[in-house]
Amino acid sequence: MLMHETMRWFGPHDAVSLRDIRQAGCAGVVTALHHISVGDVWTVDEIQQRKALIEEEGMSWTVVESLPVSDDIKRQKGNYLAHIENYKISLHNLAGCGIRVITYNFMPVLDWLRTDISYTMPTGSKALYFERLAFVAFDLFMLKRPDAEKDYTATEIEKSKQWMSAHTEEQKAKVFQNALLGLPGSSDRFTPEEVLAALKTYEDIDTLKLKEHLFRFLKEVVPVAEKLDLKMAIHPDDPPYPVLGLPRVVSSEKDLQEIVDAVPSPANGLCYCTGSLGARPDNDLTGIIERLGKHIHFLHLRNTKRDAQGNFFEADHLGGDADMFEIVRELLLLMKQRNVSLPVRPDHGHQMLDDLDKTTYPGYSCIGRLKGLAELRGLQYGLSRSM
Ligand code: DNO
Repeated sequence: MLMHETMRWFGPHDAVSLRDIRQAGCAGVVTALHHISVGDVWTVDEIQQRKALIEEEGMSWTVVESLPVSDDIKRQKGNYLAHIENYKISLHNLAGCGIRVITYNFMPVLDWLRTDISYTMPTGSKALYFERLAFVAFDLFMLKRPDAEKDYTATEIEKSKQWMSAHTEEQKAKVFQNALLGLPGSSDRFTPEEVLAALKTYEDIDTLKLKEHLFRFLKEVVPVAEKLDLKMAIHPDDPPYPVLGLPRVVSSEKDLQEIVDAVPSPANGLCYCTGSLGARPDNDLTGIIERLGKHIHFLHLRNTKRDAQGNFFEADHLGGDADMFEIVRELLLLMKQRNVSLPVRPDHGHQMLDDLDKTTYPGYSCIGRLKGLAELRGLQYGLSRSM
């Protein structure tokens, strides 16, 4: 049994078209209704329109990524009760349209974070990069988050000062812009004032509290999802540790275990993202498949290369620190055991060849992802033939 190959599509405005995705050999598409405000209901009509576009190109809408969880729900403030009810209605509508896998995350305020979205690789292609000191400098001296220095060591603070004096205004402006990029699927950037105001709303929320809020959310929505025969798949934090003073609760194997234990149900599952989990050396990527495999409903395969200073860049799909050979082998065994074909997408590709002249969402170039997918496909094919 092979994986069900998909690519992410950001909708009709995406410079990567459905036809491109079809030509990459995908049978399925991963998308979301990014134009609907977070917290509002996804209506059957809207879902059907998107589904029809995908089906016209000969593919299916396999996974929703993401049905976003509002910050009100994450903070349990404001309109959170209405948002939870809306979430349930959206689940109901999605199930009615035949969509089965729903991805979401529980990262406060920001989704993924990078300091450089066009880091030049030795080949000339461009990758996403997280440079620790640039990030510390951003936090302390550009965003000027109150009390930020408490989160860093004296050495880090000193080195980030040196980083500031060693870089030009233009380089600093680039880091500043990249760190404040909006959520995937939107081209809006946050302003520093907006970020500081949003961070302030989490002032009284620590790790324990955020976890409680996640479990409360799961207790509400998982039974609904289970009845509808849906599979919820929580996406891990990226990077997998607290940032900008915000707690993060989906970062380690222990977190994942607690999440599945909080509301035991086949509907309460995981999105196994090797790139996010792999940015932390203490996450045992193959061990997670062995121990939590039955809860995995969706696969994001990509690779990162870390160094001892806490920097990492997005490596080739078969390069980097994650042993993709072992991971794909474990996943093939898992699918055989469970008798399912799990949806997979190559995550974050490099910008290369014609990608370099196109504006696409950071990490979501066409050719770079196609390369990643083709490499994963070859690995899968070879492994499955030899197993
Ligand atoms: C980044 C993605 C994440 C992911 C969300 C899921 O490229 O993997 O943005 O879609 O966190 O909710």
